[in-house]
Amino acid sequence: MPQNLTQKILAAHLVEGRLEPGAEIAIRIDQTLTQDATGTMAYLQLEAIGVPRVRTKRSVSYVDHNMLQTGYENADDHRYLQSVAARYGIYFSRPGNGICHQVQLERFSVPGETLLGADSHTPTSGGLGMLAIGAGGLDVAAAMAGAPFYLTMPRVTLVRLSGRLPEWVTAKDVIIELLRRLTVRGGVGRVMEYGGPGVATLSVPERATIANMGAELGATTSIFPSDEQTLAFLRAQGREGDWRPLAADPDAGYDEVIELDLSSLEPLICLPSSPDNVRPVREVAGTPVAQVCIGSCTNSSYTDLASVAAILKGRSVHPGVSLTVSPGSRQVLAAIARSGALAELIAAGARILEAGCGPCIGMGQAPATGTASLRSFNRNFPGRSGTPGDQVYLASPLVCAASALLGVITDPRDLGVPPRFAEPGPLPVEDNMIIPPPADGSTVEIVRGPNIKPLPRRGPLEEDLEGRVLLRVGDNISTDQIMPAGAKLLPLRSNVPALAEHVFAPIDPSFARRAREAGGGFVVGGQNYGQGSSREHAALCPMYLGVKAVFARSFARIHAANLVNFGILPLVLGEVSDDSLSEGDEWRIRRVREQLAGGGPLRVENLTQGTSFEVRHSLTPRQVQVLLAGGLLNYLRDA
Ligand code: MIC
Ligand code: SF4
Repeated sequence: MPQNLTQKILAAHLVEGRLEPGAEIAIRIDQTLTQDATGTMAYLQLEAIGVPRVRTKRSVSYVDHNMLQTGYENADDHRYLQSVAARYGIYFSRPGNGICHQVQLERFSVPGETLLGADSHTPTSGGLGMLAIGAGGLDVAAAMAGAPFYLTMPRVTLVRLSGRLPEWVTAKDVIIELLRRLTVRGGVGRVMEYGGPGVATLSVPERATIANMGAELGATTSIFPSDEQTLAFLRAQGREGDWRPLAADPDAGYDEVIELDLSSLEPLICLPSSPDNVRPVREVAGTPVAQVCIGSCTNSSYTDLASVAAILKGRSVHPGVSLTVSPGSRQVLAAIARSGALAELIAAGARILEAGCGPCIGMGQAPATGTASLRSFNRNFPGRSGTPGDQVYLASPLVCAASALLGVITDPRDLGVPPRFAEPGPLPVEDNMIIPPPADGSTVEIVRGPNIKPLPRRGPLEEDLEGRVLLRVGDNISTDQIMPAGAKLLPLRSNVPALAEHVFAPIDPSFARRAREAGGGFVVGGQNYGQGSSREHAALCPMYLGVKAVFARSFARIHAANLVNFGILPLVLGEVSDDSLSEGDEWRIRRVREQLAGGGPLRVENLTQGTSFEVRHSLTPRQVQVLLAGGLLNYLRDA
């Protein structure tokens, strides 16, 4: 049977199950990554699981999100992470070394291997032919402990690329075009596998941009073949030995095929406040912008920043615009320093930030009230920038650079001659900011500052669930709305009691208080509930507040798995009418353990209205057992 690339890698890593769409499979994980915002929790969980040393081929812990040190909290977290890494056999990428996905691509990713990362943009390494999946921290901790990763076998969509990108059009426009066509729900339950003659025209960093933002489609992951471009990238990293050619078999089958002619694309832009709110740039050209931010794991390669510098060269940023540039890695920063691009950016008036996530996660640079911010990033969910009511647009670095010069959203084709810039020459490959673990870490002392609070746990699932509908929300609610991040809250990621006070704060600041007073309850959502980030705090903190079940029309993949991991039931509303779903109503699910184990629909009584209705679930037998135990940690302990 001819196989596509996704099937080949899954088959080579399969531990349980059959490769049939919709079935639960378990795969062996070769590599893991964490970052500081998810990592503290993941390592507290690894400690709780209790293995002496990680059992993966390679695990890396990055510090890239919580970089501002306005108090002791983030610095405490960094010290904890560094000591845990040494203790358990994990590589530690120090603050300043770059964004996890960029550094992983440069230094560690291997074609044909599997990567599980505690960050939703882990699929970036799919640009290098790796099967790279984002997950909650607890799933990553379990993988570090040697457990396989369980997922629903996705459908595989072939995106067949033909033609070649026109001048001024970039890889970012390819993925924005797919978001235009498919929306933020279009990739759910799917792997986007790229193929066709257009693939060979794209470099690995360009492929990484596309694979990265496949997360915004809701896809399980995205993957490109490993070919001559991959070899060239690895050779420049001094890692030629990690290369091997990989592609789908010539007659491989796919569940769907999407045709995309690169030559037909034009510069595109995502309008506030969703990555699928897409227009051609020319339609919104002239809109004033007060801030332009270039960087993030989507667009901060050498080529991205060098092309921006080439556009800005000899000119000045518009007086009404604050332009920030954050390099994706220290290697990229060193390369633009060496080529002279950095000097051009500085001369034009760019504000150079350290290599890290920075404004993408609201770690500084919140935009001014009522102004538009244009970013080369991947997400513009409401309030994510740190400013309530923000107006964030997303586009390619070329659109960003042109707009920074003119002070209004600008179609870069209006600038005339496309940017030309020098290749960096031999890359400054230097791993002195990556600390390898000692051969024996058993005597390393783990440093726990006051910001490291113990893990909250819950007991097994109760016999009956009863409580109020604490909150009812609409479609596409992102984890940025459930559990916001940003400079003020990220320092609390290892302190669940303090962080839980901010659950749903952007939607209803009284939520945490009401949940506490009621002793917990239920949440009702719409379609695609929990899209976006992999942060398990969006499940863990509601669990801490006593939320027992979330009812929604549909769930985003990672968030649904996180809810199960923390013992919250993700229940699907199906055709239940909106009238039965009023906030404040008292609901009850009797004999919930028995109903859940039975596999069929569950009956919910609306005690306030004196009615009842049925809800479904799409939980696997293993997930049911996890829920009965009260979450994955209890389940692993009891196993
Ligand atoms: C994000 O882009 O939202 C983050 C911050 O990288 C998250 C992880 C987190 O919340 O810590 C992600 O995408 O998973
Ligand atoms: Fe960091 Fe932004 Fe990428 Fe998340 S999306 S990993 S915050 S750069």
